[in-house]
Amino acid sequence: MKNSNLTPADITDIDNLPSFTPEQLVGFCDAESCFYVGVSSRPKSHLGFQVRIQFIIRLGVDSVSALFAIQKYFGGVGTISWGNSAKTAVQFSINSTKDIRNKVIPLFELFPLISSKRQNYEDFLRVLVIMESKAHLTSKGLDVIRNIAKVINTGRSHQDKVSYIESIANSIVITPAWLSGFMDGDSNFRVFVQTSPRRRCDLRVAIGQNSHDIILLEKIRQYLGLTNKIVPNTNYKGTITNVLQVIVYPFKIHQTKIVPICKTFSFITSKSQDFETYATVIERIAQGQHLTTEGFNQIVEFVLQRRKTSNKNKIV
Ligand SMILES: [Ca+2]
Repeated sequence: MKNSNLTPADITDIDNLPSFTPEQLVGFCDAESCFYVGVSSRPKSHLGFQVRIQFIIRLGVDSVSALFAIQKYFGGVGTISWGNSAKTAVQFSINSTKDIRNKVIPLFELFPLISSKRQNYEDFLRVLVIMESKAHLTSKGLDVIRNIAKVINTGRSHQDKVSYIESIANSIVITPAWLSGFMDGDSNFRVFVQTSPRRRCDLRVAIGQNSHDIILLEKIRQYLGLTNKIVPNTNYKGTITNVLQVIVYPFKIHQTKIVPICKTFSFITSKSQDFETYATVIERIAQGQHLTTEGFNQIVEFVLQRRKTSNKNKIV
């Protein structure tokens, strides 16, 4: 995809970018970022191979303004481009070792990642150090990088990831800012309403993560004061996946934990629209609006209306 870079002129709300705190961004990166290390054959270069590292965040096109906000946070470095040929995804990436060192690393040194992604970050940082010393141009350095590239991200065993997260368990502390950022990436909000055969309104927030991160999910569960168990997610066919979920059902926890946390640290992706619908329904229920037929019908109408108008594409 040539000339696929997006510029501020491509989005409708560049003057109104979402804002966030550094810790919130780290939570978001625990959910949505990727630390890429690649070694590819390049006959013309020294040793015949080229090493490339990249910090990447890929989102649905509806959340493109979040990427511009993140790019701004990192001092305007990196590029934003289409993330796939169907143009349903957008991608922010930084691949200059200098920009990674000066802009990306300080964030994660200040607020370390707390999911098993931190292991990828640590490997990525080792490669960066090797590249900075030019040791990637020696066969010894290249070998070290090759071995890292083999395991980083998807190449590690489940047990390796579990052992890693166990080793950092004591440093995993859930904070509101981190949690809101993480939920912006890896949660979903469901508001289910029906008027017949009986009036029903179910609110559910699910926070999901791969099963190797069960320690993290357990800490989130405790932080929110939930008593229900962490459960495996099932896909649309009803098959159990390797994703585990913390699910919030109790109204009191929606009202006293999720809403205040996610209002204080607003979502930066298009998920903010789902959150607003959910938060408004909670507010109306707290006021007792659902107790009368008329009030309940108004809630249903509001939810259906929101469903129709949300997720507007933000690319011009
Ligand atoms: Ca994720």
